[in-house]
Amino acid sequence: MYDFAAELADCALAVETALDRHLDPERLSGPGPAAERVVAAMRHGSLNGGKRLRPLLVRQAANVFGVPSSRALIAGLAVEAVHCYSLIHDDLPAMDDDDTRRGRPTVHRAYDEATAILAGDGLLTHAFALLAGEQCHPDPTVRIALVTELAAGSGVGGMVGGQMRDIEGEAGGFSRAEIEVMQAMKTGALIRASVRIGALLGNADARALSALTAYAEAAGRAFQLADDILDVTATSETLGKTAGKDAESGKQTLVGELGLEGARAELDQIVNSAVMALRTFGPRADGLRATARYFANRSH
Ligand code: GRG
Repeated sequence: MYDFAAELADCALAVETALDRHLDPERLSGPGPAAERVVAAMRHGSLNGGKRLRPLLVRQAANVFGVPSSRALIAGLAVEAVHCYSLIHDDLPAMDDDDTRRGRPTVHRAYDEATAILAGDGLLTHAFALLAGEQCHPDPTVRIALVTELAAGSGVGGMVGGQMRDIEGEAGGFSRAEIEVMQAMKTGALIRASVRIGALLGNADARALSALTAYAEAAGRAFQLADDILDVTATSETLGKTAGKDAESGKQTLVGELGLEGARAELDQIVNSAVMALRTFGPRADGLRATARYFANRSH
């Protein structure tokens, strides 16, 4: 019987241990020695916290094809490094200007702004080195596909572009479709890349990749819609602010378009479509099914 809580905890521990080993000045040295201050800031922004959901998706998608867990872990670290970089930069004064993250001071608070920018850059760059290494996959063609996938998910057609659209939309006036595109890029694209990277590690054929992509897109929508609902319930229950607006930033969310009940009904439908997309896969995809449900029901 599949145990989601056990897998989530096991994955988080594996990611924490491996990141700790990889983010080491010795291992990160290039033509010159790694600068210790920036490595310390990279560690601050990526260790000791985080649910490690994206590495979990890499591992679960890879598991559909029986990929060795050591390969899925390296690829998962790469995606997590990009995620942590995005959080470090998102917290900067020029973006959300947050003082805490995962219950600790944000990187620019613990160090300084310039160091936080460089720590994000360091994590982003290292992500691609992880995917390019033989430990990730012996076949260079697969490694190129992984690098291409992560670049697409995290770049201007994905997460970076979504963040740009989000900033542009802060003045208001986005339609529902525009909010959906922004969210699919800002948070959905990295979730999509995580699942597809797991599938690429397993040499998925075109049909399997397309089914897993449909799953990932639905799971990403569920993740973001649950996030929007949590924002509003936290807002109305604890702060008494306007429904449909992000508690602190005033950003537009889908709850503002659909209402709370409408958003909850939509969330149920999205999870069903995520699970439906996996119908040809059998028990090896139980982890992915459980993660889609977890995304919808999470409380933080
Ligand atoms: C700065 C290029 C750039 C992008 C930032 C992802 C992102 C784009 C910003 C994060 C802002 C935010 C809080 C979005 C809501 C969804 C989200 C990504 C939440 C955090 O992800 P979790 O729940 O966090 O996986 P942990 O801490 O568990 O890793």
